[in-house]
Amino acid sequence: MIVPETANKIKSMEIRGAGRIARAVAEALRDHALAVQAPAPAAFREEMERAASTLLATRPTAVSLPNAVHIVLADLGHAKTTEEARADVVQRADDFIRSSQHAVEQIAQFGASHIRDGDTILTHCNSEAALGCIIEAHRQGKEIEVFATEVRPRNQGLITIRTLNDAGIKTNFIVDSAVRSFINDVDLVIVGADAVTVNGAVVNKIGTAQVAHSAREARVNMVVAAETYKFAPRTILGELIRIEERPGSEVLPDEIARTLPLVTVRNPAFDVTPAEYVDLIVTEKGAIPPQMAYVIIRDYLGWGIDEFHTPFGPAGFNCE
Ligand code: RUB
Repeated sequence: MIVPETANKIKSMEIRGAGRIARAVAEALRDHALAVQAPAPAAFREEMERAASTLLATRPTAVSLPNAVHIVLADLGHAKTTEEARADVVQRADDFIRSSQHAVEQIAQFGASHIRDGDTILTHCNSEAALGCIIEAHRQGKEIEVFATEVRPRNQGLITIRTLNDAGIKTNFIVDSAVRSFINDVDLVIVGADAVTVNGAVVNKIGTAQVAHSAREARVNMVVAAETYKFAPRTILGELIRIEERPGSEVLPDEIARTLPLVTVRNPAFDVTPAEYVDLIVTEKGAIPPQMAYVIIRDYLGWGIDEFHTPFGPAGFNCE
């Protein structure tokens, strides 16, 4: 897939979900590297950085996107020839895609062990990492039932209920505002993440913070399924995660909005759940309390203060 095509698909949400976005970006950079005609490594690097900027400008919140760009282009400056640089990008992209798929499978194994036979689980939005845990628990023979939210305004809940139905899992589909009414019927909440900050806050689909609040009030455990490349190294420097605000027309059709000149539609796509509301973050390296987010950033994203000055953020990512 070529870069502008992938960028458009991410922008229009044809490709969506933080993990899938990251893999699509790695794939686009790999294919671009294979196609670029540049005699000198400096020109090749410039071309790749231009492609990276196009991809980075698509959606601002999922930190898996800049992390994937950085992982794939980490060694761009060191190659002596264009062919060396090209081979490095291709290798890194393929490694990233493979390790990302492996991470999701590993999280499913770890996450499923937190689901007990007979549990009812609530999930919000559509997260392959969160669904992986639920489907694996079912595959292991545990009798489970799911509550899945609708996820206004883009209705990602429809994708979730189709996946659960196809997996043979009994599911209740509810509107987002019904979470508190059903939370006492739920044993465990499992959601995904678009970003995890150094202080363990979880950025995920709008409504996640309300789900977490209801879960805390009802003493229901809140588990987040997140690959290590969803952790945000630059939050160590105090950088905040930008919350994407999408067009109001996703919430209220333009023809109605036009008749209401004093009404402004606000449509933030994500919200922030503080660490105190999260019981566990399940990563492919194991399950951690959110307060240990710093350790993941240090050990698996390999941050170093000097490396924060590269164009794509911290260098030295460890992509196994
Ligand atoms: C998707 C969303 C998902 C996370 C994690 O938002 O918030 O919960 O991205 O998903 P959108 P995954 O639909 O706006 O992209 O586990 O699949 O990476």
